[in-house]
Amino acid sequence: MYKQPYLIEFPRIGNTMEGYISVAENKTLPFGTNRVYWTYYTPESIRRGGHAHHQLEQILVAVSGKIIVETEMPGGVKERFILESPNVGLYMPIYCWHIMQYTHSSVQMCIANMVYDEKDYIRDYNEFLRLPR
Ligand code: T46
Repeated sequence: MYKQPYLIEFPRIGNTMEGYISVAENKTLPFGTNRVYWTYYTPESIRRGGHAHHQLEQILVAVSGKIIVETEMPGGVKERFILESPNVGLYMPIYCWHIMQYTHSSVQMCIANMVYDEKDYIRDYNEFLRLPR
């Protein structure tokens, strides 16, 4: 019933001599894009996230550094993803509870299907646990 999180590999154009370019375009993404935001300078001791979304789908990319993402879907399936390649993103579907931990130098870029809306957040874990399985 629910889509599951999965890793997406973006094209890597270039070579070791000149460096690389990776590209995300709506035609190759699982959703249409309406927002890009990025997170940086998060101390390693901090765990961000701790919420799920009703309508938001997004792709997280560690464009620099390393990000550990723990996910949980309604029904209890938990996964742990390590993002440390700038050409690899984590697709997160709706109702995906997620917690992120960063190396200090890491920069997380998020490509999202909708604009920011606080009403879309489920920030109460008990409310998340009550979702249909
Ligand atoms: C998510 C993870 C991966 C805005 O005003 N506009 C925005 O577009 C965003 C993303 C945040 N904010 C404000 C809302 C809060 O006052 O920035 C503050 C921090 O947001 P939050 O505590 O939700 O940050 P994270 O890092 O826990 O979560 C963010 C996204 O909010 C969330 O949708 O899935 O990154």
